[in-house]
Amino acid sequence: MDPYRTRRLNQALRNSLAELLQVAVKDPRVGFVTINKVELNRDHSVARVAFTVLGDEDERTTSLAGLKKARGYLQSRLARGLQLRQAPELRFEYDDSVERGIEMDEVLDDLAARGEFLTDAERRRRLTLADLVPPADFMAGLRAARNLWVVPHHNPDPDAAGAALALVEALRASGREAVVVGYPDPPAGLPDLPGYSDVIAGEDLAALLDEDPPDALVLVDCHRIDRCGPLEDMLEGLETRWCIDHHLVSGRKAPEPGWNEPRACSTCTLIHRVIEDLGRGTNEDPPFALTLDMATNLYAGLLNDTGGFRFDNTGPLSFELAGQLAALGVDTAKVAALTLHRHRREGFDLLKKVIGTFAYHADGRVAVGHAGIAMMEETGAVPADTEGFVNMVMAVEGVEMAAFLKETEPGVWRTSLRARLGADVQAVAARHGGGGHLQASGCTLEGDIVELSAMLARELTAALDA
Ligand SMILES: [Mn+2]
Repeated sequence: MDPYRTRRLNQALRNSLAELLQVAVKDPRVGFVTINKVELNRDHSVARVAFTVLGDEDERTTSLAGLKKARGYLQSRLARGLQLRQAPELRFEYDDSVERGIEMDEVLDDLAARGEFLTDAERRRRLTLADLVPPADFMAGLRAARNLWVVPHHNPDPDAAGAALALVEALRASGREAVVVGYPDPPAGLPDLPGYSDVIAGEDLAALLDEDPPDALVLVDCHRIDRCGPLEDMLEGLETRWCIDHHLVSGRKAPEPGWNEPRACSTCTLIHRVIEDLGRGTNEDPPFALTLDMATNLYAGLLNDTGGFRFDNTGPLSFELAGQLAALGVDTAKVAALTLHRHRREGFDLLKKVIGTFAYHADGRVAVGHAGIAMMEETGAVPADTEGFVNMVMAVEGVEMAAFLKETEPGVWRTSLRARLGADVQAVAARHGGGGHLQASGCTLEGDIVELSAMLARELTAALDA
């Protein structure tokens, strides 16, 4: 059947029906009926008539009864009026699309009020400390333990170490035994944090495990023991494990139970919430207040994980916590001087060499540099010493994108890519099987450093105007 004819007929039927109901049907029950739509089926034998009526459920029922009663009359009048060989059979249906529309608006309003349509950035702007509530099972797990080991990830940074130190002090204040587990040769700055002299590492740890094994482990700033490097084997035998972390869960292995909250800019932010909760006390546990040492350790993590409040994970929440900690008397300048952008002497000697490798491309808009194994051997530096090198070159005027390659095994280069706000290096990383964020991504490349550097220079230059 010609679809245009069907559409015209639908329209004609609707108009005629509306008119007939107004002038020809005497039944008072159909007085307030409105015909919204008529839809003929394929062979025009049936017409579905969608109507609404002013009034309530009862009104609907009586109107429908009136329409059904008038059906025969209406069909014959329509056939005559529209000169149809055979009138379609009219099937009246109450049209609730308007009501459903109103309901849908209410649902949408409700979702909007709950922040469902906000961008991630808008949501982060609204987040406050009070929104971060430690899970009840995690808190119950902590309270059930009497002797805890708190374990930062291998190659601990100030967030991992600060979180462990602050949590252990709080657990002790709540009447528990607690120990910070550490690693030999901590990075510069960490030993200056309050309480660091109590950290137990190396052989002392093995001895402690024999003498006085813990009844629970708490991993901080990581969510699986495979992030604990040389400690993994030792920790594997301890069955009660919790984690508190702000990293996205990746890989196939499940995280330990606990609290993983990627909206937090640092693990120390989450530890602050846990300490406040523990500090309220219970029938069995004494209340206590956040001390200056706890606050100092928490501030160290917050400051470093936000890159000194410069990274894009920095939001009102970061400053809310910073404000509270500073108000407790934290010496913020001292913490920054001790922990932020620190280098070991070996790392600085490596930096002197690395800076010489940086070359500019695309009129200085792209910079590419590297640290090879030979350079690290000459200076005594390790790959972890290169932390932050790529950010230094991003601070050079005119540089919009940078790549920094560090050799982890002969011919294998762990590559960090950076871009200014608004640009995108993620696509370049993804092309080589890597990933990350738009402005900070990474991938692993294999080959000759001269060729790899030239390739990255080309790809980043192409991405500049993409
Ligand atoms: Mn962290």
